[in-house]
Amino acid sequence: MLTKGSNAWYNDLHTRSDESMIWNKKVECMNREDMRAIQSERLIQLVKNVYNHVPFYRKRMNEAGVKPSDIHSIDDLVKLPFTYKTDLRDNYPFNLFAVPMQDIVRVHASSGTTGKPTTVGYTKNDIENWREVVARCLSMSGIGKHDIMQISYGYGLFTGGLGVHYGAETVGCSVVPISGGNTRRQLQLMSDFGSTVLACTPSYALHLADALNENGYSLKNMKLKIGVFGAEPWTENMRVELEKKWGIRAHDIYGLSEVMGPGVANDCIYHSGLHVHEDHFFPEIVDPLTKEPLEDGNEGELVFTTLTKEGIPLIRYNTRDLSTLTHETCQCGRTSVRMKKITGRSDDMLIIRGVNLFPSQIEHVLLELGETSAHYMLYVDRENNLDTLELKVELDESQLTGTIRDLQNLSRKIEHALNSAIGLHVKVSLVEPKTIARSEGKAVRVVDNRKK
Ligand code: DLL
Repeated sequence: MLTKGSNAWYNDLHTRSDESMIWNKKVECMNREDMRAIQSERLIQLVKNVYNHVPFYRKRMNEAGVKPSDIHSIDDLVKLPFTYKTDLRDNYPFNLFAVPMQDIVRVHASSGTTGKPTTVGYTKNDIENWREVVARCLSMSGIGKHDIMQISYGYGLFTGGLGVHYGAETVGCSVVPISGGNTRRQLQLMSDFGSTVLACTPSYALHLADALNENGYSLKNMKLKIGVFGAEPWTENMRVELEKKWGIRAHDIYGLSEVMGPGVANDCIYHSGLHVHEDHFFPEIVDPLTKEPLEDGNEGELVFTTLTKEGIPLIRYNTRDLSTLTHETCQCGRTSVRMKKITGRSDDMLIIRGVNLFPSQIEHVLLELGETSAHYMLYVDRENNLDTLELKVELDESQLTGTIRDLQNLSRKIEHALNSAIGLHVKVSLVEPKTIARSEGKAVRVVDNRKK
């Protein structure tokens, strides 16, 4: 990770007062009691609204034996039933909308790997609130009107491009809406325009960094100083890797289309968790099995209630993302609840011979060793009723000159490190650079052949 003194811009950011990076001080630094009062007031309105306008919620609440009059404060949230992705699918395309279609000004959809997409709708106010929360995220990343921001998230039905775009314009950046893909052009414009901020998935940021040399560029041609990375899980080790490769400070932006899109939470310069914009999105952590709420510090599924959304308000939406919460005030002065970097999704967890495994654990080990590239693909299979794991890892260009024995030793070293970290035998195959498929959006890192 970059340290003070190693880079001029980094010093500059750290000498600017933290206050200058707080977009909405009144809300982001509000005392906890006042925040709870706002949340309570908003929840009461929300519950009345969905009960009266969304037949799905009226039915769910009736089944659970809870009426809007039972909700007196945010503490009563636990009385309400959860909402799941399947509920959005079952109500495809617009049946969860709480306003008539003439009040919806934008629709986004997530493609989904199976079945129907999930659709979300935004009113004018929703778009304004989205703009506001993304502006808060970008400000806490140290981004402002002096920045040129290259947005390489996809524009279109995916919320990444347009979601970040509005917030970036709001904080006054010069926005380059290049969208995803076309690596060569990304690098050319980054160099020609002097982009200072790159917004894309962390896996695409890694791919772009690796593509610098072969496209005739080096860091010297670039003015990049900040990364706004999200839309997929990435480890702290990946942050270090990206900061080193690009000479930047890398921030984590979190969100999901059902709840809003990018901008639900973001980490500040202290990188000690992501500040949740809890006046709009109330978070809870629940036990993945029992669905009972968990105290701060315990890992579980992240659940959000949208406190201000008009188009498609959601009550206790279970994201399946795994995290923990803390309500301690951050060094930056913000009092907002923070969520820990997402470790994975409960439905992405692989169970291999009874052992729970998240792809992020593999990434952690590979980057900790630091002897290969960070590009990998995990193949899960079943032979004679036993689960098997094979990990293909790309070598760095520099390692191609080694002897076969060196490579065998390296494979064994990785197998050993994985075994100690996850308690499973993984067959490691080292493959040539650039042979594992790259993604311009969310990376696919697991092929589970047991499901075929
Ligand atoms: O990925 C929204 C987004 C766009 C967020 C750009 C950040 C930047 P969906 O396509 O609906 O929306 O996917 C949401 O992606 O439930 C998480 O599993 C994952 N995800 C999003 N951001 C992060 C992150 C967008 N920072 C799903 N860290 C979520 C880990 C993330 N996982």
